[in-house]
Amino acid sequence: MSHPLATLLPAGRVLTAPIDLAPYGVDGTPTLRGTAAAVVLPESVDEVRTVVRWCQETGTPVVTRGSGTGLSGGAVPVAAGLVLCLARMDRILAVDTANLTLRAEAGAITQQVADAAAAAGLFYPPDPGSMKISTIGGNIAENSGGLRGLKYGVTRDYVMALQVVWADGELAELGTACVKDVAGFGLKDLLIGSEGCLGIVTAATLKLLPQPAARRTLLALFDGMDAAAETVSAIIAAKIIPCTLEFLDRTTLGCVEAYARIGLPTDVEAVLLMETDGHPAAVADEAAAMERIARAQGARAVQVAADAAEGIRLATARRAAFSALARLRPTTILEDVTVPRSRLAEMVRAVQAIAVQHSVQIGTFGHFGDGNLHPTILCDERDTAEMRRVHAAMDAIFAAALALGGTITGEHGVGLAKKPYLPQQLGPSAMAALHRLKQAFDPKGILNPGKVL
Ligand code: LAC
Ligand code: ZN
Repeated sequence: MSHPLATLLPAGRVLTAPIDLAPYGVDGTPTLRGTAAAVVLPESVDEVRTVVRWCQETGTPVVTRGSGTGLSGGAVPVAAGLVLCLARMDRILAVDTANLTLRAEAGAITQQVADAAAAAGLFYPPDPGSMKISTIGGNIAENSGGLRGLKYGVTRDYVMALQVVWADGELAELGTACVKDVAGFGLKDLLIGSEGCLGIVTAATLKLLPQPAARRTLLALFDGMDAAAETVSAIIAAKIIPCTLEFLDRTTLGCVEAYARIGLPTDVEAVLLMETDGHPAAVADEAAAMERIARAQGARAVQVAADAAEGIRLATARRAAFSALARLRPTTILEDVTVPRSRLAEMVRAVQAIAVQHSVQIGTFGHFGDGNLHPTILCDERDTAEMRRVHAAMDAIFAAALALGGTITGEHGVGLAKKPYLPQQLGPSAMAALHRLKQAFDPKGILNPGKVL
């Protein structure tokens, strides 16, 4: 029997065969699986509105997704709802070199956005690890970070305007291409990071920057994680803001090297990947200062990338860290706790102690310059005894981050995976405010139900 939506949309938009639905029951988050009642692949905003209106009339839950690279289960259907996949709405609509903006549909791949900007001599800085696959709409829904957050911020900092379909199917444009715009409450900012729970983003106007004139990438090698963490704190305390200060521990390094084979050292405890960009003179100064600081903190060696191509190879290998680690054990549980940068070394030590205490294997990498760690628990979800230890370790990691004034998620969102921990961070009054907002935007509760709250 064909799905009722099939009669409202052009042919080929609705999937209902179990074999077609299977991939849409998961996203990039391990251990979380759901079942989509049907998948709709709209090709225009009018088709999205048709779908959402039908969901509103029939009270059907709708889970919006892009490529499904999310790491908090935000795109996993929980209530046997409809999955609305925006992957076919993937056009770059305009690059405006007079205003330094780019307009794209929500399903555009992040890398294509960056490439379209670069083709015009411009720069879209947010670069989530998954950028070769992830969609810009997914990045906006999760307010994704990336490797350049330290200097350039996160997705939110580059969103100027959003086209949104509300829960009743009505359409709105939030924001403008103006550098300054304070008209009304900050609805655009509320939608960024709202994980598909308040409205459906169908297109966005993004802010671009001029391409930095120069870049330099350095690798500092350490015999201990502490020294690497202290180096990050010392660089920031020296008032240097490089674009990237990424960390990889020995486990992660081994996996990344086995995967990318670019000659990363595998006999050290920790590596910092440091990149500075901007005016050539400033880049030379900052690179020299970072090298000095790393050596003063006990770096065994500091290597400078020979040229831009090598710098890109190093960053690309780093972006593969999650996939590379996933090859070690059947289940890879990756967290993104974040602490104020001055507490970084304490958090690193806490994670190490927790791994020992609960006898779980944890590889750690992450955006140390942002205080954002990816402690990655390598385990096997079929082993119930091991999974009990894993969950105890996760509880301890979140508690440690909160005790240091940190957050349970710096860039992957709450979704399903972090939902049980959110009240610990926000407290009852802020949670109640979130519930009131949800009620106001989605009174019937059809938009990504069961997520965040
Ligand atoms: C990264 C993702 C996992 O940093 O956030 O690669
Ligand atoms: Zn990350």
